[in-house]
Amino acid sequence: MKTVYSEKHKLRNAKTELYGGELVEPFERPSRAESILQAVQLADLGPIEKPLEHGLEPVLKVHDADFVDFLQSAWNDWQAAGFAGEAMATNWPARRMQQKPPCFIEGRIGYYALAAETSITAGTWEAALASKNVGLTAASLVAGGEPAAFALCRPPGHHAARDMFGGYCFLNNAAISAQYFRDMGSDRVAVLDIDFHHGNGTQDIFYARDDVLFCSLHGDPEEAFPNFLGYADEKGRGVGAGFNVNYPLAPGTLFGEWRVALADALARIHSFAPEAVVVSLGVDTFENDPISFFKLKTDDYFTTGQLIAGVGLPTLFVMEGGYDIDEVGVNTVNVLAGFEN
Ligand code: SP5
Ligand code: ZN
Repeated sequence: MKTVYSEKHKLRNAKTELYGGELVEPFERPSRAESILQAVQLADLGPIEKPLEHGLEPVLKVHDADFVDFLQSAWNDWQAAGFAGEAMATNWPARRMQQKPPCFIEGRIGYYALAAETSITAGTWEAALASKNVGLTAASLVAGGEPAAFALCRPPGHHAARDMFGGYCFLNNAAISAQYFRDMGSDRVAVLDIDFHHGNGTQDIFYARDDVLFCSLHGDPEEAFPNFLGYADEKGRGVGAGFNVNYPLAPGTLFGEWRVALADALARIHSFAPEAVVVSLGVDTFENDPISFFKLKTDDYFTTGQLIAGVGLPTLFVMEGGYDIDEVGVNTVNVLAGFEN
């Protein structure tokens, strides 16, 4: 299959992540994409293409305009305020407070942030734009008849909600691409999220809709980020009731248990009969991932790809997380190679 990749991901190069009360080098760093690109080349997966510009219109179908405006100017506003460090939220519209964005950047960033670990820096917006173009360009290949494509997106997207960034995500590449399939004529689209973390942003965007089925396997939010969404009782709202399926799984989950949940999700996707599947592909389920607690092994990713191929639907793979820099490439490409096997 073809891979779509943009060098502009390198513009997302934050120096700080708030982790365990310290400012550390971000887990979500440029070398992740380099490792994945290298593995794609080494495995001879197929041609690597640059993204085409798709503009903001497909973004504004799933994100609020005021949120997009915020992201666009956040770094300039932060600098104009005279702050010395990277832009990060320190206060939020918490319980019983007013849910409205104030004028000053320090409050605005708190309004639009769902987590404090993700700093906004010079180049973040440009990289996020390139990342959604990667997703959309790969989606257009699949919409045009290719059986599958790989969007090597960075920064990732599945935590980004209609009007919130965080969890290393700014624009929801998978949701933007799923909506694009709808607009290109697919009546139904499924999103299968196999990143270790719950895809709270994608769930948020499609929660009240019956045309996009969302299934997510992830670390139980009782124990894992994003902590406040991803429970099994979240099944959709209104006409969307029954079209959101969460599989929260316990610390130490092995492939043997994980694949039972995957099989259930794939069976639901099969009965939904979508015209396209978007896979939010995170490999932070790996046993050596530094911030996660599942125990998948390198070979398990190949099997995962084979199982996903079993539903026999046009499939767009969208890169999400995976933080073991040495293995992130091999694990990712194993899913893609397994799919083609
Ligand atoms: C796209 C994606 O994978 N985003 C993940 C964002 C997670 N950020 C918060 C990390 C907090 C990790 N806590 C780990 C405790 C380890 N013992
Ligand atoms: Zn993740």
